[in-house]
Amino acid sequence: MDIKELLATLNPHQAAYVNLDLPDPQNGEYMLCVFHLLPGGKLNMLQAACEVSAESSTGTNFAVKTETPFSREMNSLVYKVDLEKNLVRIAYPRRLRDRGGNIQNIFTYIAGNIFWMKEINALKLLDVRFPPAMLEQYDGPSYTLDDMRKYLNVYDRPILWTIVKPKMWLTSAEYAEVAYDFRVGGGDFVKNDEPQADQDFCPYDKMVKHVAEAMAKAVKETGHKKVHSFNVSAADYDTMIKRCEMIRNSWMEKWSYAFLIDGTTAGRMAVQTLRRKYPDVFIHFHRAGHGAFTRPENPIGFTVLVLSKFARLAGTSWIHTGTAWVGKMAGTPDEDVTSAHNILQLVADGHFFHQSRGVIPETDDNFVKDIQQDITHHTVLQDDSRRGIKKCCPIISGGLNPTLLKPFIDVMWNIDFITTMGAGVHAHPGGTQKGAAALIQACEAYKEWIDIHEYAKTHEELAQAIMFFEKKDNKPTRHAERAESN
Ligand code: CAP
Ligand code: MG
Ligand code: MG
Repeated sequence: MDIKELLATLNPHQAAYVNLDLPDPQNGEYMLCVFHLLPGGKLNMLQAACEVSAESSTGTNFAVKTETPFSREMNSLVYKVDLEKNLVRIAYPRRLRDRGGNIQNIFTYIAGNIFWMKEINALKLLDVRFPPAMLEQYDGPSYTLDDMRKYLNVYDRPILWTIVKPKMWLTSAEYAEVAYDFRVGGGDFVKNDEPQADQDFCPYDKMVKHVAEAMAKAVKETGHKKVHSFNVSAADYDTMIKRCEMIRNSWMEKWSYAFLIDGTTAGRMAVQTLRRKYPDVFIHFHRAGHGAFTRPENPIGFTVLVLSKFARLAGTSWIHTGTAWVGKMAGTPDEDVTSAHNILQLVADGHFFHQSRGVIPETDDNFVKDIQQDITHHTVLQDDSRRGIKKCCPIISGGLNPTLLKPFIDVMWNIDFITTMGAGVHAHPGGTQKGAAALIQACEAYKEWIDIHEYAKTHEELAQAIMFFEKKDNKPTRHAERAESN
């Protein structure tokens, strides 16, 4: 059946949630969504699309007698269907959402009941477009990559982090020691891992104290600023705030710490609470658990791009966006790099939408030029005030090591990201400090356009990293062959 025949199959209830002649979906009145949809049960594509539209806005599975002319105005509308690719576009009146910029509320609409409906066999939210009037309701990041670069005085390379490993079971003193080793080895930043909390073998208050002391020591010895991202996720709001206050009341200076929140398991409300309560702290969104929704092979869920766009709206300074298959986690270049660019740039193309974060006056030639500069990353727009929503920095993490840094930069086509390496540093044969040194050397090689195997001839820590990580991956490398032939 073609779309006209499908339209004729709709019952009055379904017909109230479709308008294939919607004059201008991008007129600023709608939040637009694109879903991949496979109908389930006995419904055809358009019937299923309308049922999804109803359930994700004002409706349920029958037309109800209590509807009013106004409530009908707030119906979301299926405005385009691609029968070949099973793609459905739905326009959501922007007044549907909770006023004041609530991410949790939107997810409950467009990633809520609809995933559980019998009428679908597959439903994946692929991309979202926010109208400018909606963007204004959202906090967006307060502190960004620009502030981090300024604080660390690092401009010509990615920001280099580690995660202390083993993930757990280190005492607070041992934990702080590993963090110290990375910092004196040259690393900028250390993050708690996603499960770090208040465990009996590493009490929270002791962890904060030991980390702060070790960080101060590293700053003194290296003469460089250092930062720590503390996981403040907790069972309840009060405990989360208590952890934040413990960190703030330590003597660590502003910008030397970030609050990490497990945004998938602790929830969007926790993310927005931190952003609103602590506008003077970097907010770090760890996305552990997102794979249940975002894995490309999952037929039901949403994409990394959708999660990342919302994280920026919620005001996180940085979120993990994936290693584009270079590291250990799933994720494709298209998915991960599209997400990274979408949260970093003023305007960016998603999978289906061109999204700008500011109202860009068409006549403002300078602004248009700035956008080109921003996109080509010659000058990352310093003047964030021209962004409706400030930039959010991609974190590239998951199985990376110094030998994979350049391969990732080549996929990302810029250095405007944070890279966190856990095993990539602590599995180095020489230990953490040398692991950090190898990472710095990999950056130096990149800046000087020298292949790391060449650079390793005069940099022992990098040579050891290549030997270990490339052999470990069973990738025959010139270096390993040379070592074997010696
Ligand atoms: C990385 C990591 C990160 C994952 C998150 C881990 O450790 O600390 O949590 O990378 O994945 O626990 O695996 P390694 P993503 O560097 O030792 O792999 O960044 O894709 O959300
Ligand atoms: Mg981790
Ligand atoms: Mg990593």
